[in-house]
Amino acid sequence: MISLKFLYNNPLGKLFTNDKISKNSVVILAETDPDLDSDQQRAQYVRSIPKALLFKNLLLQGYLVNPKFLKKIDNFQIKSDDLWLATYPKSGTTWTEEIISLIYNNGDIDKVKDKLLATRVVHFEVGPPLGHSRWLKKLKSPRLLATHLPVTHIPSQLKQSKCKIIYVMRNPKDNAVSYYHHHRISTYLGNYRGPWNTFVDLFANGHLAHGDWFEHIKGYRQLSIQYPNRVLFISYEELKTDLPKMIELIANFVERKLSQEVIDRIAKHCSFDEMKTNNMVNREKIPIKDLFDMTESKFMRKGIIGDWKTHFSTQQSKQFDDKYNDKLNELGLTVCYDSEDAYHRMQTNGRIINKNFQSFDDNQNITDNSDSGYDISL
Ligand code: PPS
Repeated sequence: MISLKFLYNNPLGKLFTNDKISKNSVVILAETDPDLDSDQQRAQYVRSIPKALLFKNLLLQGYLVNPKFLKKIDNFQIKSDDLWLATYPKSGTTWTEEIISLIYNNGDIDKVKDKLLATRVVHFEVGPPLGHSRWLKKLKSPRLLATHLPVTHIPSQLKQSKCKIIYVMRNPKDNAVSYYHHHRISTYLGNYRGPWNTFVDLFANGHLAHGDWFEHIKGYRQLSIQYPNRVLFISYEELKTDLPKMIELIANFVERKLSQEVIDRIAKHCSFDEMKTNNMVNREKIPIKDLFDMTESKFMRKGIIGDWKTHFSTQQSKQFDDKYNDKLNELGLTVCYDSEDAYHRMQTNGRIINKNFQSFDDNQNITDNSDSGYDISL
């Protein structure tokens, strides 16, 4: 089994990973950013991520992200039957990946149970140092691809092509908590050892790897409003509150008809308890042995709505409410911060995300043209 230590520190391994990164390129080493020391909190964070990159100003991990690949992203050929999943990290990516993989396999668990999720839904910008591009091109159609890149950084064809995109958002407080623990277990993110209070500021200031949480949401929300039949915008809280219904919604969106029995089978297989012990998805069994240190906590950690209450102070919670709630409302997005609220909204409106929130005016201001609120169907 290969290790990051070998790939990035051993002279032999470095033959594969030592890309020359010039200073005036779309990808630079983040530590060479001339503005880095203007914010000490950010600078310390950036320096804690091994070989961190800035890709058109977006902070990315250095390990398993190939600068040569990033430089060519804009020319990446999209296929009309691709299905893309886009998320800010820790929003329910793995969960949705397993769901779509099963939908595309007609709910046949035998077909997926011995195959690592990463080989069934392939992460676009993260991959082996050699051959990733070739692998993506050679994947059998329909390709299932996942990305954490914001809209501003995805291949330009992806915005216009016919292929479908699913975007999953999670409420920002739980998202921040999950990302904090993920930073602590992830070697490629430097096994963060700073305090929670600093981390929460880094999140709110948009300094973390993959950039600003709200801008990420906003870009894809706008795309989903512009192309409602191509971009499905859903939330972690919806998956958590009514998984069978959301599986059906996703299946309809990708034009796969599933029987109720298959939907229920997928829902059972994709419950937190099942996924937590499923080595094909829980990162306990992966080809790189030191990507995670899961002695303190697990990749499949709690899987609930509302864990933020055990981390956020009253003041931090208010800071997030003030910072995000109004801006999200302007995008027609109401977030649920606890399970009762999520349950109530699903019961009353059928969805939490407002699907009827449709249009932009010419000045790109969003106008709400929904009169009856929410819609269950697609
Ligand atoms: S990553 O690293 O960006 O791919 O992480 P991501 O998969 O987006 O998010 C991980 C969080 O999702 C939770 N999770 C689930 N919750 C409920 N049910 C199921 N089936 C499920 N699968 C994954 C996982 O536990 C992480 O959230 P936290 O809050 O840390 O537990």
